Amino acid sequence: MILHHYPMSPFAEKARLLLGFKGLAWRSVHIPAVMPKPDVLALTGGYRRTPLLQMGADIYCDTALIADVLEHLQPTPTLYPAHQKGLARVLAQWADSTLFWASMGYTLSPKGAAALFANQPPGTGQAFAADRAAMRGSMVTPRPGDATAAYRSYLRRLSTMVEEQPFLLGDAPCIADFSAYHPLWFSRVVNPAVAGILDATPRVLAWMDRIAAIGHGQPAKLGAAEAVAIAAGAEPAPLADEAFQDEHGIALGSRVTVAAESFGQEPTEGILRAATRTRYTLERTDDRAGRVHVHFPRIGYMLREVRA
Ligand SMILES: N[C@@H](CCC(=O)N[C@@H](CS)C(=O)NCC(=O)O)C(=O)O
Repeated sequence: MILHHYPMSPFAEKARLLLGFKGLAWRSVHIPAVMPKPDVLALTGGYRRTPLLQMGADIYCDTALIADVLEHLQPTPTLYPAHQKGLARVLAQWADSTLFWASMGYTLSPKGAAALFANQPPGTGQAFAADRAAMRGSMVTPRPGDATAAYRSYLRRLSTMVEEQPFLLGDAPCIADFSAYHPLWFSRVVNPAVAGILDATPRVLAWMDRIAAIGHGQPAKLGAAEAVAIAAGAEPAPLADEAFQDEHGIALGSRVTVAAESFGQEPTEGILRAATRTRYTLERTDDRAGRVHVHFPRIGYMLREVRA
């Protein structure tokens, strides 16, 4: 199992903690935080967001799908507690989107960004800002003042959830905890100059300490070129015999693209090999990585047919 990520990425922190929670051994490939990302694109064919999970010639995009894959491989401890599966997933989706963008608007406000990039080589902050502005395109994200007000409210809401229980939905962490943790970790750990906002909610800080204690397990370092060579030397895993769910009038075997609905919409193009209730699988052949399967969740992604 290979995670492609970089240290300061919040969604990567979510994935690292998921791997730690599941007690799975993994290899760590550091990828660039901004474009260009030739080794990432050799594997995905277009998708550039962070992180990716690679298993041989299978590439899993998006932490929602990565969480499902890890749950399948290692069902205990579970990320989706019985009787609370729906609630856990809905709360996780809110945290990965609304809470995440409130935290970004606050943590990367002009003052926050200046602090974050203060010790970096000149131009790093500007290059990062330009890369992320291009990724946002026409997407509207909350402005710093609005984001900060919302973030304070969300922190109070999270605080009430851990008043009488150690984790958001009970005695054990679930997917919602991992999704809610990483945007706050970005403010507290990655950009400590702005961490003061968390002081108003000490219960949230104590909950964060409990999540951080889960750790990342024991990653072993791997080079990006070696990871691409591993894909080239492997065949995609046989697809599970899951029912084809056609919502688009696009047959299996069609040439398609899959792209994120917002933020980083670079499409991946390939042959549609599976469209289950929850995910798409595209087959593509890359000069360096060979024949790979790139997997995406349905939620948050757009499937389109490529017409000749
Ligand atoms: N829904 C995606 C979101 C991933 C995402 O937005 N990641 C950020 C980093 S935290 C990103 O891709 N930033 C640009 C980049 O790393 O190239 C997921 O759950 O994986």
